[in-house]
Amino acid sequence: MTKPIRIWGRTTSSNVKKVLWLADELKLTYERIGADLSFGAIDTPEFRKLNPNARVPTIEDGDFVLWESNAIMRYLAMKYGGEAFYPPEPAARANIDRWLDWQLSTLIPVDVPVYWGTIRTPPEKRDMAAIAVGAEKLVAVWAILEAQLANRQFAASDRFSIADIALGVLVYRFLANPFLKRPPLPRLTAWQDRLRARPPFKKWVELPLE
Ligand SMILES: N[C@@H](CCC(=O)N[C@@H](CS)C(=O)NCC(=O)O)C(=O)O
Repeated sequence: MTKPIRIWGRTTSSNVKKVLWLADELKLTYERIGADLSFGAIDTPEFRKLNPNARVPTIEDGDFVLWESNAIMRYLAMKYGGEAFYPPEPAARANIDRWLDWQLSTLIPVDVPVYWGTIRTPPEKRDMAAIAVGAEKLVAVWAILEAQLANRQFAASDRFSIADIALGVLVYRFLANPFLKRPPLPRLTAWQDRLRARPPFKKWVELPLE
């Protein structure tokens, strides 16, 4: 019998949520390790043999070990029947890859300081002036997707894809963050509602921010 895929990572991590969401979309059998681990707890010599960055998510699929959440999503979609979420046609695939790269290179650098500065910093230590500046930058980046959604239902096209997973975990923590000033973003909100209709979004993403 083949061993179930092993997914390392705490469920509070946005990057781990991506992999769990996709694994459920693909109806995979998996074992998750890291339920009780807090931030930094995986930084052990044993875990660093799997992932020298000591970061989650990391997966083991038989003897194959993989880290980087977006690379993991591509792999799982390619290997386990996820063509609908990551189509093989070059232009469709590149379009999805573009948004996956954008998530890591453009969105994450402005999302992390704001999220950590608010939700993961105790009230007496919050620097509200820095958060206001960060929030403006974050709104400007989300406004790019807001504009793109004028002519499509999902992030990359009219079809749900792994780009929606990568961006969906972050739009939730942006729109649900009570400390941020946001202009009305009707298309982002409507897109999030479409994601909300998917059970893994409810299970892994639509939870109290922590
Ligand atoms: N670019 C990496 C980032 C991985 C990352 O920074 N993971 C964070 C959680 S979101 C982490 O492992 N932090 C240390 C910890 O949780 O112990 C990815 O997309 O997988």
